Amino acid sequence: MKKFWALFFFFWPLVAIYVCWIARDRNWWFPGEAMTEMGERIEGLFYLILGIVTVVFIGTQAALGYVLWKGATNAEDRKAVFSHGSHSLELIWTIVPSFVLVFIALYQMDVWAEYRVQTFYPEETKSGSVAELMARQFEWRIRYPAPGQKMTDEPSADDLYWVNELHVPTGRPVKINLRTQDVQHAFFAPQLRLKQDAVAGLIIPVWFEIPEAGEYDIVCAELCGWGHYKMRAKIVAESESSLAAYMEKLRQDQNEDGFKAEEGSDE
Ligand SMILES: [Cu+2]
Repeated sequence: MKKFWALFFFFWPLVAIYVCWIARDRNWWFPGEAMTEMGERIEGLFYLILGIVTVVFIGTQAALGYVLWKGATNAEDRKAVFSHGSHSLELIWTIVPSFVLVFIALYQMDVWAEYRVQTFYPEETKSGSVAELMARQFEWRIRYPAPGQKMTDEPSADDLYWVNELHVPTGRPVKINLRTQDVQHAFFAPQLRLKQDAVAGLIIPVWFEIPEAGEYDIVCAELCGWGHYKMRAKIVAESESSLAAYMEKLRQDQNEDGFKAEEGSDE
């Protein structure tokens, strides 16, 4: 029976390794390919850390399996040996992980700086944001400056608004201002591998560059209340000309008062 339990406990780490092995091809880690260059670099970091963790996991599980099996096959009459531990072993498993952590910390610094530190943001984003994304229970409110105007923190009278659909140009880095009107939310664009908390009282600049026109998901990644699950929106990336046309349509719709003079009438 002891052998059965030793094998039983050893079986589950094998299942875990198998699941991780097949996860990549089945898009369980990520919903398909990264759609931005930054996304690919974030994904590279993820797989690097996953690799390190896998090696450690296999090593520790093999050691655990060995100990379980030894214990299960011990002769009944053998006494247990009391051990105070091993000083050199403890030194090794303290020093090796600290080197690994320092390595990861240094290795990811460039990506992190470009991803989050404003002074390292691409030059093109420094002239201002293209939109404000205001999270609230349970939707994403979008505010654009009027065509030709600059984004301001305080709304202006001619700003344009929409909900749950953020239009941005393709082929150049753009910056948006992320805010929340109530509780903490998190802006998550899985295909861009981009995630940032929206924190009450802060205006957080987030940048990305989408090379290909298309629609990309936005979801809320912070449990923010009963309607969290439906806090879904999309980024529509399009050419500058079709973006301009969209903005113009938005401006017309927003200024539409419902009254139209009849065609051909003199009034
Ligand atoms: Cu939310």
